[in-house]
Amino acid sequence: MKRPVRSRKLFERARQILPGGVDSPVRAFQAVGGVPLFVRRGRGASIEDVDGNRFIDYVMSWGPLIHGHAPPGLVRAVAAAARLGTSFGAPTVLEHELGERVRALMPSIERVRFVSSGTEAAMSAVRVARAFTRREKIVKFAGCYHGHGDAFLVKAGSGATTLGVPTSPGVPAPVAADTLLARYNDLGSVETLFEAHPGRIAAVIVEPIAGNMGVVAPSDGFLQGLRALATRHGSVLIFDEVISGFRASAGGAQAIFGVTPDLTCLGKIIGGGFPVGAYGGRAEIMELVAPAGPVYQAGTLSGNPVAMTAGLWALKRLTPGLYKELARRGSMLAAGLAGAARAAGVRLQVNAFGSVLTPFFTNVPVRDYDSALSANTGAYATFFRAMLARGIYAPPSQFEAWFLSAAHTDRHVQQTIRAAQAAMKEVARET
Ligand code: KE4
Repeated sequence: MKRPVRSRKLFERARQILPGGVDSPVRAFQAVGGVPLFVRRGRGASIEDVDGNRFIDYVMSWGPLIHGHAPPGLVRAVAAAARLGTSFGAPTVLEHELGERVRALMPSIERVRFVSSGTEAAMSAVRVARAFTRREKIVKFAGCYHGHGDAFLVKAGSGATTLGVPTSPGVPAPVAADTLLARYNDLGSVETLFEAHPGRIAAVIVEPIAGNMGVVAPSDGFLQGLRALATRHGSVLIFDEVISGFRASAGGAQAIFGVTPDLTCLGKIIGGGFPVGAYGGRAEIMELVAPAGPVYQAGTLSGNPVAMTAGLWALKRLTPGLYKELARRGSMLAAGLAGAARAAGVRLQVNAFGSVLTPFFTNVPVRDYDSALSANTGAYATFFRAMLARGIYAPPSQFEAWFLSAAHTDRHVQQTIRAAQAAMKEVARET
């Protein structure tokens, strides 16, 4: 790997105008050390940085790129759309075409509203759930992340945990007080909250397959239990499927586990790499959203025709064969990482679900936020740097998911495993 000379210069300049030199905290490499690499281009499963280094990419823009970087067909489709106009602020046929495709894949979504990010989707879903139930409190799970809306920055995962600020300054105390915290995979912790706040919980919001404390799958009966509790107490069950939607399966986690949420939040893959989020669900709830109803939510670039084109392109290619291959390679990589750690005598738990996975540097099975936090972040940082030096670009945080795409081949995975075998020896030496 060539020294990141140009990235270093660009980073110094970026820090003069962008807080921390980035537009999203996890990109700054603070948890893993070194200079964040400035990317020049991406193609298929790979990215190239401004110093000419090439990497197999497992960040994949944090999940949207299930078909890989810049698939030629997608680039052609968005170029053609842009030539017709990049934004109108007026209805286009593309929006309800994509909405109908979302409903076909996730029948619980009887009505959907497009926005420009997963954060907007989650914020809006909670607002309409509060309006529908006329209640104010929400339940979230420690370690889950639902974007940076005030209500969610309480024991939040992803970058908030990575930077050691899971509860952010600047969130007004009354707002934080309305966010009740439960433990992932612990139904009792949710029942306790319902008993303590009878008739006051508007919604339970959960990542049905958690990705933001690292990957943590729901234990048997967990999601079904949440469904029963929400129904019993008249609360809205919100599945935040920004990661798992169209990723875990074409119908998301709700299709896999057979649990029907009242509302679903979507993002990432739905935009094919362009800024798209969405929230939707039961018509009687969603019909409260303006202008059909009184709950206000709006957006200049919501339903943008270029982004809708990219989303349609991406969702039209979610075939059963795609998921089979993604799952096969995901488990190949998971097994390879585990094998590399075992051979080097490094304590590792690999949580994998289809094409997402997280290697946790701990010997404790990771089932929730506390067990995720037992991971040795220093060991992860050593591993990250050793992999980078060998041409593998992993998420620069222990508390994130690795993403595979249709562009990742067996050769890519085998190359990654070979790099991991060497990297784990460095971890063993250094920790
Ligand atoms: P965005 O606002 O970043 O589009 O979506 C927020 C969001 C909501 N819900 C879930 C389950 C999410 O994972 C996210 C965003 N995910 C992070 C990665 N873990 C985005 C990466 C970043 O923050 O830079």
